[in-house]
Amino acid sequence: MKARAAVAVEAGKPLEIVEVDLEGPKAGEVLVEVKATGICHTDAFTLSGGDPEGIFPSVLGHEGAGVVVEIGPGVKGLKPGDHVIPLYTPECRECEYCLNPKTNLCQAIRSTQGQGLMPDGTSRFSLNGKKLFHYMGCSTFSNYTVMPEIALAKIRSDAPFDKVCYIGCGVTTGIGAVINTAKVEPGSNVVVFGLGGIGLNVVQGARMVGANMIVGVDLNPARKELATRFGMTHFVNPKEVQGDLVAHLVELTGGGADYSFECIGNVNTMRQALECAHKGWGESIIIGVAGAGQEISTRPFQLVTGRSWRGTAFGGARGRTDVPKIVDWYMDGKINIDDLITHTMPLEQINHGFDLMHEGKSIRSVVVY
Ligand code: NAD
Ligand code: AHE
Ligand code: ZN
Repeated sequence: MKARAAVAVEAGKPLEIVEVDLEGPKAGEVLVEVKATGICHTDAFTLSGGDPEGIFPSVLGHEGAGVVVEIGPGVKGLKPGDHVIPLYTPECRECEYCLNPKTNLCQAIRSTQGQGLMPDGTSRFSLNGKKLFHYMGCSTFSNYTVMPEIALAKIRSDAPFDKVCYIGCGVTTGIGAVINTAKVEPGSNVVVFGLGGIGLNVVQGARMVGANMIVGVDLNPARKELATRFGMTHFVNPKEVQGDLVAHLVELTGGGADYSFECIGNVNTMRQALECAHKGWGESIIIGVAGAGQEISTRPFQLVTGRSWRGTAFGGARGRTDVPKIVDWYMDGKINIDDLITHTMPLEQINHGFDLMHEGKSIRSVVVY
């Protein structure tokens, strides 16, 4: 069949909107009509060429929502008409990782997913007879995509696609990092580096669990007003701090953060986030994705004296189990998604969505098909 997709032809080039060919679902696979997709910073990172796993030409996008159109042989848990959210972290419920309560990183299809391929080692997308690669197992920058059943969360049918698509990455990553990964306790002091599409959800999650102080750190002063509405109690613009930022944050929090979150993808701010954590017990969670070849560093003494450095993917969430619940939270008014979706656009304007992100003018842009 034909699909309309934004193709990443090569690193550093704008996406090209073209008609592509899409093969139907094979065993264990599902054809999904994508109704909406968010644009996450990770898409921009891959398009920039900074991701060592980035493959071109490919169909990017991993923050979608849509409807099942057709199922392949052996698919048991989904049927045409079901509403779904694609999962870049699947949940097979059988692998060693799924059976270990300490992780959400299902490995059932990780190796082929990282190669831009379906689990059988082939691609469903092509353009003029030449293979196009999948991306993060999702490829939501196409109005139709094929996904393994284990990488689709079935959601309620009354949830609006143009809002809940954001649960496919940003919302779950931010809120999940607080609840699942850090397990922030009520009364904690929290510092959030980066108040974009992820960081604002960390702020929202920290408020939900009853954090005391929620300090937001961002170079963009325009982030202050929105973050305050989401629960931030103190805003710090590093450009306005006299002297050392870490010392300032330690003083502001009365000794350091109980939990800090890095939501930028910058190895310097990752170090600052670790070092502003409280001596003896502070935990710093890396969410941001750093560029190819970059490494983090700190004095080992920072860890010897009781700080912990951790990381999280997809907020520690098990998608098929947790995503439908987060959709319920949204539908019940427990979390705010609407105010974070600052722009919606047709697929033809997707490159404008990337521009808005780079210019710091959007939180989330959503493409509606
Ligand atoms: P975004 O562009 O919406 O937000 C980034 C924010 O950081 C912006 O507000 C920007 O002004 C701020 N910023 C940039 N440099 C800064 C600096 N030096 N000091 C302070 N603030 C600075 O991006 P996003 O969509 O929120 O994604 C954030 C990061 O999280 C990216 O690296 C993305 O790839 C990553 N991510 C990781 C996961 C995961 O599962 N681990 C999931 C989604 C996104
Ligand atoms: N491929 C990159 C790393 C990219 C990365 O860390 N991806 C996150 C999701 S970001 C969503 O916006 C993730 O889930 N990682 C776990 C995994 O298994 O991919 C690199 O550096 O190679
Ligand atoms: Zn993402």
